[in-house]
Amino acid sequence: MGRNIVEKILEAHYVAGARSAGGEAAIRIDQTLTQDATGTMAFLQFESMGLARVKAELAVSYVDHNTIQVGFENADDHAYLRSAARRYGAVFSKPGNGICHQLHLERFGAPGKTLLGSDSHTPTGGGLGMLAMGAGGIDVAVAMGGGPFYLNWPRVRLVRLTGALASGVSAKDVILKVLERLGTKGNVGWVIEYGGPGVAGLDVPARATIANMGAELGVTTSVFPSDRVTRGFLAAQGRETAWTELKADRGARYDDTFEIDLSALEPLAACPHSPGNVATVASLAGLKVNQVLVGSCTNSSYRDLKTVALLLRGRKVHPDVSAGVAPGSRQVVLMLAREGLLEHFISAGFRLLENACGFCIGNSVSPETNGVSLRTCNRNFEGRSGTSSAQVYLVSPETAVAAALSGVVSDPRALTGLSAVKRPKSFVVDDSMFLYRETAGVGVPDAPVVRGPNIGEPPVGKPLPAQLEGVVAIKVGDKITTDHIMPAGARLKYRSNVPQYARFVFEGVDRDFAARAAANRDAGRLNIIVAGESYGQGSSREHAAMCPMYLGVRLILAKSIERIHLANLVNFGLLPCVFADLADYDRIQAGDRLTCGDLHAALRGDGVVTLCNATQGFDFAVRAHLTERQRRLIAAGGLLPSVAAGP
Ligand code: MIC
Ligand code: SF4
Repeated sequence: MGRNIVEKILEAHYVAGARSAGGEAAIRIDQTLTQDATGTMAFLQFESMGLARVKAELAVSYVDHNTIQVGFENADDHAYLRSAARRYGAVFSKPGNGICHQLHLERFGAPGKTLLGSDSHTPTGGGLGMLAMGAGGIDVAVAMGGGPFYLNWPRVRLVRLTGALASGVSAKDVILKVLERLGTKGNVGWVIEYGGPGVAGLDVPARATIANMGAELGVTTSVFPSDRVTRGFLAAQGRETAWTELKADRGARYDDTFEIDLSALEPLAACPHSPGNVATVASLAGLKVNQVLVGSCTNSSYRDLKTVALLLRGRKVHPDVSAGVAPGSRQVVLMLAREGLLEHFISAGFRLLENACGFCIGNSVSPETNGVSLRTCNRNFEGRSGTSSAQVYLVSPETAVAAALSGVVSDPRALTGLSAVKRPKSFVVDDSMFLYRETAGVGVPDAPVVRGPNIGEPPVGKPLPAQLEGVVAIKVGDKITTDHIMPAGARLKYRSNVPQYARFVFEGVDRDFAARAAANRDAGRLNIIVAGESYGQGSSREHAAMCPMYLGVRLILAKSIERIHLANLVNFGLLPCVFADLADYDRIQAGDRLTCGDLHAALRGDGVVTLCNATQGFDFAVRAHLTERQRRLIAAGGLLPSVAAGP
C-alpha cells in the first residue's frame, strides 16, 4: 500500500515501540533546537543527566526570547548558554541573529529530517518537509544527547489544497481557515499533511507560516511535500545539497481528508482571545485599531516584510495607530536594507523593533488599556500581550498594513499596490552570528561553563507516594493555556530560577495560588489541580509542570490534557488523569480534600483509580492513560530522578 509523507519519515527514524495510531513509539532525532527561555533549563538538565556532549547530527541553541535585558538575569542566561554550547558541541546563535524558527528554516532545516525543539512552534520546519516537533526542554536534552524521542504514533489528516490564493489573501488566511474548521481542541495525536495541486503555488515561507500555526490546533506537527519549490528555496539559501524529494505515494492512506480551495479564501482574523475564534475581516471592517505589529515566527520572512514595505511606499501610518515591525532574522533585515525597503517602513512611521520574539511573548510593546491590537503572530491568549484588557486580533501581514494605514480593520484586497513578492535568486547569507560551528558535535571538553547568580539548579522530584492525601488547590475551566499556568512577559527572566518563577504560578488566574499551594506543601498535603478540556494548550514551556511540582502539585484531574503538556507532566512526576465521568468535574470544588488508598493503582492495569472526595463524601473514578515507560517515570518522580536511579 502507498505510504504518506509522515509514515515515510517516521519509518526512516523508527527505533522501537508501537507503529499503530495511539501507541507509543521511539524515534531518532536528527536535529534539535532550543531557545533561551526554555533552553537554559534544557542545558541544565542535559548537564544533570551527565551527558557528555551533543550526539544528534546538529543542535542549535538560539537566543531570541529574552533579549530585553533589563537587569542581569537575561544576560546571565545568554552567557551560560553560549559557554554550554561551546563545551558540549552545540551551535550558538547570538541574540540579534533572529527568531529560532525563521533562522532554522533559512540555514539548517532539511527535508525528510526529524527536528525536536523546546518550543511549540518548531513545526515551522514542516514547511521544508521536515518532521519537526515541539517538546519540553528535558526531552530535547535527551535528544541532544543522542537518545530517542517518544511520541504517540499519529493519525494523519490530509489537507488537500486546490486553486490559488487571490491577491491580498495569504498563508495566514489558509491556516486561519484550517483553525476555523478544526478548532484548537480535539486534535491531539494527529499530524496534518498538506497535499494537492494548490501546494505548488505556495512558496516555502508560506508553507512555513501554515505549518507554524498548526501548533494552535494542538496537532503533533504539520508537514508539506518537498518539491521543486523547496529545492529553489534551499538553492537560494546556498544549500541545494540539503534537498531531497518527498512526496506521498500514489494511493497513500489517510485517516481523514478535507479540501480547501485556495481561490475561494478571503482575508480572515482570529478574534480575542483564541486563535480558533476566526471571523472574516469583512465582518470586522470599521473596527478602530490602536496598534499594529508585524513580526513573530509566523509572519516575519523576507516575503512577508517586503510585501508590507511595498504597500507602505509613499504612504503614512494613520495618526491614531502605533505600528511596529520585528523582522524574523538578520538575513531579512539585510535584504530589506540592501533593497532600500527599510526606508518605506521608516518614512511611513513604523517603529523598527529588534529581530527577535519581542512583542509576541509580551515582554515589550504592550497595547494600551482596552487597546485593539492587530498582530501577525500566532497567539492571542488573554493577557499574553502584557495588557490584560487588550483585544488582540491575529491577521495576515496584508490585513495588518491595511489597518495601519486606515486606522480601522479593512479588507486588504482593496489596497492599491499589492504585488506578488517573488523569492530572490539568492538570499544574503552571513552566518557570522552562529558561533561554534567548527566544534559542533564535538565540543570543547575543558571549556568553562559560566554560571551567574540567575542560573539555578533544576528541581528533582520525589517518588510517588502510595497514598494520596491532597487538596484541590485550584479549579479551572476549559482551554487553560501554559500562559495561564506560567506567565511569560515580565516574568520570563526567572526561567532558569525555579523557586523564583514558582511564585507566579497561575498569577493571572488566581493571585493567591502560589502562596496557598506552598502552605499546603509545607503542611505535608499534596496539591491537586482540577481542570476542564484541553488543559495545557499553547507553549511547550515545561515550567508549567516544573513550577507546580516545586509547589507540591502531584495530581492533575482534567477533562482532557494537551500532548506536550502531558509529556511534561510525566517528565516531572506529576500524575495526569482524566475524569472517567465528565460530570464529576462539576461536582468537585476548590478546597475539597481528596484521598486515595492506592495511588499506584493508576500505574497498573487499565490505569483506573478511585478517589474519595472526603469533603463532600463521594467516590469517583479517574483514568491515567500511560505507557509502561511513563508509569516508571511517574513512580520515580520524573525523568531526572529516574536517570539518577539508573536503568
Ligand atoms: C511561546 O510562543 O509561547 C513561546 C514563548 O515561544 C513558548 C516557549 C516558551 O514558553 O518559552 C512556546 O511556544 O513553546
Ligand atoms: Fe517567539 Fe512568538 Fe514564535 Fe514563540 S510564537 S517562538 S514567542 S515569535
